[in-house]
Amino acid sequence: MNDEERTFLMIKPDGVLRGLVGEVLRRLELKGLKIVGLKLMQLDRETAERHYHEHEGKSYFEPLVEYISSAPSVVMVLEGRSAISVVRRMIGPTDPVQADPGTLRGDLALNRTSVVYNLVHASDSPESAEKEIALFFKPDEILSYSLPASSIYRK
Ligand code: 3AN
Repeated sequence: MNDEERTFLMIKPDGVLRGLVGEVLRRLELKGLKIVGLKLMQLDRETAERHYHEHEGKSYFEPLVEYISSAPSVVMVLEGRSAISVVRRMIGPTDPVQADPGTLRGDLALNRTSVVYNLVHASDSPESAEKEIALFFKPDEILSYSLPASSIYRK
């Protein structure tokens, strides 16, 4: 099958501090996404600024960079068919108020103060997936293996 993609997902500090790492991973695994890279890390300021460089100049840029580097995040690389669009639909829109039940943000995020605290981030295009994976992972931190059940789906 040639629609296999890799995407990048981050459980932001609000997800880690609220103890939602397991719940987010559970949903991604249940969907059949393969975790090929995974680590807990606290972003330094430079990495946070590089990750959000497209938002530079926006009023929320400084609070966003400060927040994302304030506590640990969990970063991962996921693999699967059309993984980029599948994971974007699983997380729901940027503003948790707009996110439908059933999505990660729709079920698990509703911050009263700011859209900044929206639980997760996921790549929105093949270009951003490539850039974000390279920003957070060295090539040898991404592993290659087969899921036992994959032969059932591929036959
Ligand atoms: P997404 O995370 O859904 O890809 P982006 O890339 O538009 O959304 O925004 C990146 C991050 O910037 C969001 N996750 C959110 O934390 C923050 N952000 C975006 N728009 C706003 C806004 N209007 N006010 C506050 N924070 C925002």
